Amino acid sequence: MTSPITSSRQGDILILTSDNPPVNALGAAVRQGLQAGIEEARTDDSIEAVVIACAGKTFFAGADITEFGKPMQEPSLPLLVDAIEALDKPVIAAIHGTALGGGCEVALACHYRIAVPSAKLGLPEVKLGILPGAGGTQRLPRVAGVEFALELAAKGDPVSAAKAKDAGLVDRLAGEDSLLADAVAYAQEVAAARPLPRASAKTLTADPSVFEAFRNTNAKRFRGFEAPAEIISVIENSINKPFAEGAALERQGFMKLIMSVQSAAQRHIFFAERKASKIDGIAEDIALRPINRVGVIGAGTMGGGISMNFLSAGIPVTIVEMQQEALDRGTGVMRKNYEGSAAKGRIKPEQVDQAMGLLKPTLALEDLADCDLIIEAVYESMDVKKEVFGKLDKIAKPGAILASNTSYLDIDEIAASISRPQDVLGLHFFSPANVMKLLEIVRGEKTADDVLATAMALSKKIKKVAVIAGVCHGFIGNRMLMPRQIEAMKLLMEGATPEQIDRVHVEFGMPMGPFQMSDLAGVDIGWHRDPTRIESIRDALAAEGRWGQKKGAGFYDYDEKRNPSNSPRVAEIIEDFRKQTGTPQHEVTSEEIIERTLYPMVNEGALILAAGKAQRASDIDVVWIYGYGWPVYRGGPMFWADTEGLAKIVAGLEKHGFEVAPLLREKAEKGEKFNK
Ligand code: 3H9
Repeated sequence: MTSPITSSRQGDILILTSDNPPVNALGAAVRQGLQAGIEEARTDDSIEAVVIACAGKTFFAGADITEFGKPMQEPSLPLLVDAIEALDKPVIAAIHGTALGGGCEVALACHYRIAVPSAKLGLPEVKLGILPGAGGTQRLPRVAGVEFALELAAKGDPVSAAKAKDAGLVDRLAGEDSLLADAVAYAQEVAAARPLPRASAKTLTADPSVFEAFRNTNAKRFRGFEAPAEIISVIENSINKPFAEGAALERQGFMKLIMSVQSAAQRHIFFAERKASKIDGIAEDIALRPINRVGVIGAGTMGGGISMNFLSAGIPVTIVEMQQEALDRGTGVMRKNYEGSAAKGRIKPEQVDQAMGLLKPTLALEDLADCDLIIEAVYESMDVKKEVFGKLDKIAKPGAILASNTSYLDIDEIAASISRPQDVLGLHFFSPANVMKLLEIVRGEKTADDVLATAMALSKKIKKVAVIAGVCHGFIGNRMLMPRQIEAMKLLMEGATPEQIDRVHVEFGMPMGPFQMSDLAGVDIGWHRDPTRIESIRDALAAEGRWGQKKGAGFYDYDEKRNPSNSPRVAEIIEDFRKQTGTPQHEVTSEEIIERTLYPMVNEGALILAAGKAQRASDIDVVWIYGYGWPVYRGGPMFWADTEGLAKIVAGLEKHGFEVAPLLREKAEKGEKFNK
């Protein structure tokens, strides 16, 4: 097998170039090639310095994650980086694309780092539930300071080359198109420089209180995760222990985390997210329909949020409303949202006008005639949707994709009502649509392959994580939410409190529990609007105007700043219902709450899978991570069920009288998992 590392010479400079598509991951062959190159430099007296560079779109994007959990082939990455740093000739990292994880650690072991301005550097290991295990936690603080190292390694977000240069992680910026030439020139310049700047040789002093301060400031962000705490503590070693000792402790921490369920869950999600974009039965190179202008019907919260996704990606949007006032209100909210982002520094001030300049507000549906994709976000009623689609059938140009943002309704029924069902699909955005990452792409019975593939490609452009769902009530996410909400209400009737159920969910790692979620979404959603008809606790709350956060009262009471407190009135309403219905009461435990609210979700997931409404179990996990905030360190409901053991889930469901999904039972009996 040919090595992915080529060595070439420019005068007395040795250039080691890695070509290991797609991201130059540091797999065994790359490590072996680099080791051989360093050995060549060590033994060949005619070589004065070494440049390490990468072909393709990026510098090393990290260790090869697919090798984790398999026997390690020599040399290990820690050994390789030590060998690079130990060379007694200057080694220069020439960085373009992304130098991430192990890639950044290779760069840190080099004596000099030069990068193009568009490059990004980072230590994203924390997002895989692990820590930088090739000296990164010890070299980075010595090179760029403790605070910079904590930010980079414990949060995992990469920084630009300019920021890296300010911090000392990059020594010099290269021309965008002249990286190799600039790196070679740099190598010639420093060829004779001695002593070589070795990160590990530096001693570091820092105020020890920064660690505690960092832990406290980020406590909410790190809640439930094991890796950040471990990362902070190994970085702490860089100020009070010699390099070798710190590196050995880093190694121990790495080995501990790589074996953890959390890391397995986070790595599962890394690959699940990428797999989700593959559509069964559709070739990856299928020709896509061009999308140069998008139409959105409805300028309410949903329509406005949906539009912003496209505007932010530079795609013009025509937005339609029925009344001028509603149109003005909707576009006003969009502008305010952009201005808010600019004020927070998330976008540049000029981007507000850039985005809004791409928006064409109108009251005429006919103005959608030149749109390539039209998404309706009108009132959730089959009759209303059919009426809109009927009009679009006449107005839209041939080949335009017609999408509904419905959360529950039957896409096939909508499609069947017009003359071009092949152009129809569901695009289910999650609220707030400009923020939430998830997009369910609903595949109708007749949806054309190129329509689906175009929607999937577009989802990447607008930075969503998309999953293909089949037509069924609530698609993947909301369908699984229903049994959870139903059981939570039953538990209230049997003796639990909203606070107790929500607390168990939050302790599990969810951003909020079922009742906090109801209050946020609106207790009045789906309400029949007749205050005299009180058939459930929800009806009683809605009849009293307790519609949730927006009204300052729902399952909780809220102050002006929307801080919740337990509501004595809600406790009374619940108690009345318990008495009226004569529901037997018992002490509800946390275990019962988990078994009765989360196990049925897994059960529903199994039904969804068996019915082919999700392509794979990992897609369901992606839906729950990105649409509902399921804790990523638990890997999504199906992965979590695998780690709990499917036999345990089945036993729990049976204990509480649920009908077990045949696929779940079958897998439990065979000792199989949903995710292989
Ligand atoms: C580490 O370094 C540990 C060390 O500290 C210690 C070791 C001792 N390995 O994302 P894309 C695949 S941990 C294997 O769609 P993009 C990916 O699955 C690592 N495969 O491209 C996909 O495959 P497929 C720390 C990898 O342009 C294909 O490459 N590093 C790896 O949107 C394209 O990926 C990270 O966590 C990998 N490391 O984004 C960085 N990375 O085509 C992880 C990617 O079959 N990677 N693949 O679906 C990324 O963040 C993005 O891939 C990157 C490119 C930004 C680089």
